[in-house]
Formats: sequence, C-alpha cells, structure tokens
Amino acid sequence: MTIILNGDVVSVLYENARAQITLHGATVTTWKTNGRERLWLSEDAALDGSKAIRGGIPVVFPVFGRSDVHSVAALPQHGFARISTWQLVGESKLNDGVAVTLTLSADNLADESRRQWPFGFHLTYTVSLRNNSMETSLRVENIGDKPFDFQALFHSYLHVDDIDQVSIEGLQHCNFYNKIEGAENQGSDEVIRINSPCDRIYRNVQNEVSLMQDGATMYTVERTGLPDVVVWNPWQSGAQSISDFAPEDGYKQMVCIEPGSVSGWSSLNPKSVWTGSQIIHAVM
Ligand code: TA6
Repeated sequence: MTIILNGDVVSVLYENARAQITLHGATVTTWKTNGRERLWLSEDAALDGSKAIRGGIPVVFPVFGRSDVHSVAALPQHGFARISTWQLVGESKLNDGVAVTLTLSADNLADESRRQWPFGFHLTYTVSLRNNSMETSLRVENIGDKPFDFQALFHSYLHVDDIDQVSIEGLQHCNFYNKIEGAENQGSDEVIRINSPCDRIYRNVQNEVSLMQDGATMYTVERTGLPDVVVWNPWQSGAQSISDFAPEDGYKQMVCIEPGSVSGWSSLNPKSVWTGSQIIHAVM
C-alpha cells in the first residue's frame, strides 16, 4: 500500500492497482488494473486547476447540469465540487485495499462559490482502491443552521475498447429522460447500444448496471444511495463541439456511466448526513 502526495496529485498504489486523484475537483484521473487503463481522460484535459477536468471521475455537487431552482441558479454547470480545491485528510489500509479521504467544506470554498451557494456543508469523499475495483463514496453533512437541497453524481468516464461493440445491461424497463430529444421515454427491453449522441437520465434504476464489450462483461457498477444512472456519449458531433475533448475520435473509447441522485432534489436539515457511493468492478 502506498499513497504519495506530489503537488496536488495523490498517487495510490495497491498490489496490481494504481490510481491518481487531483486535489482539484477530487477527480480520479487514472485508474489502472494490471497496467490496463480503466478511465478515459481527454488528451486536452486541463490539469492545471483552470477548469473542470474532461474525463476520469469528476464529482458533481450540489447540482447536476444547471437549474434555476433550489438556490443553485448561480452555480456553474455540474456545481462547484469538481472545480474546487479539496484537502487530503486521511489514508487507511483496508483488508483488501487502500482508501484515501478528501474533504471540501464551506469554510475552504472559493468566495465566489460560497456567494453562489451560501450554505453550511461538509463533504467527505473517500476513494477506495482494491485489486479490481474502484469505490467512490460521498458523504454530505449539513453543518449550517438552515436546510439545503442538492443533487450529487459521479461523472465516470469509463474506458472501452470500441464503442461499436459496447452494450449496456441493467437499464431495461427503466424510464428515462432523453436530453438529446428533450423527451421522457418509457423503459423497454432493448439492450442499450450507442451509435449516435446519447444523453439519457435513467431514473430509479433497480438493477446493477453492466457494460458489455463484445458481449462479455467489462464493468459492473454497484450503487448505494444513488437511484439514477446517466449514460452519455457525445458521439462525433458532440466531441467536435467540446473544446477540451481530444482526440476527436475519442468518443469511440469512452462511455459515461454516471450513478447519481439527480432526478429530484435531496433535502438535508442541519446536522443531517447523506451518503452515496459507487463501486466500479473491472471484470475483464
Ligand atoms: O452527464 C451528461 C452531461 O450532463 C451532458 O449533458 C454533457 O453536458 C456532459 O454532462 C458533460 O458536461 P460538462 O459540463 O463536463 O461539459
């Protein structure tokens, strides 16, 4: 077990697994199992703290997307967590891995973000690296004197070999909002394949979600406290329009499978706590 902080990058090593987390946004930027990269990171991702990192596992809080309600109207897309500087506060040895803990709270939030969202909060983010899995867990505590509403999501960019051979299991029969069409859709028994821009918010997903490559399970994603799953791939048209998305054909090697609580709003009273977590298993 080794944990090394070099500047604002935390490197985590455990047996055949490797990961790096930037203090900027608490973003897991790379996760390797037996030398194989499991996350997609844009070649043009800004790693200097100037903007949200394109790729890896960005942390989305307190709003998913943008919204004019719930006192988040002034916040940037996907909130401030992924563009704030977090603090590394702990590391621990697990019986089958290693965990690092980072925090972000109102008192070390940038003034602009604090003006945009004036609530007393404390986030504790734990990243647990095991031989073939990556767990990310977010704990939200209301340390202020007034309740607040929030959304939370892990914006995981999973690396795939070939998008044309990818299918996604576990979302059948789940209703979803299609952001491309701007329409609600009833669930169906179709297996999801991606062959055009895809931006769907699946609601209240009961099953474990699996990403298949050539018909074999590549990843499974376990969720606790995160009822929704967003599936996103910008496809060629989207990739061309996103300035920090590189290479331009990188959409062929990634799918965002994003566990979250984003269909509605979670309300947290003073002194209350919410937690949500995912475990991504690298199966092949
Ligand atoms: O999670 C999917 C999504 O909300 C898409 O609509 C797209 O905007 C994507 O996130 C990337 O957002 P970003 O702000 O990182 O460019």
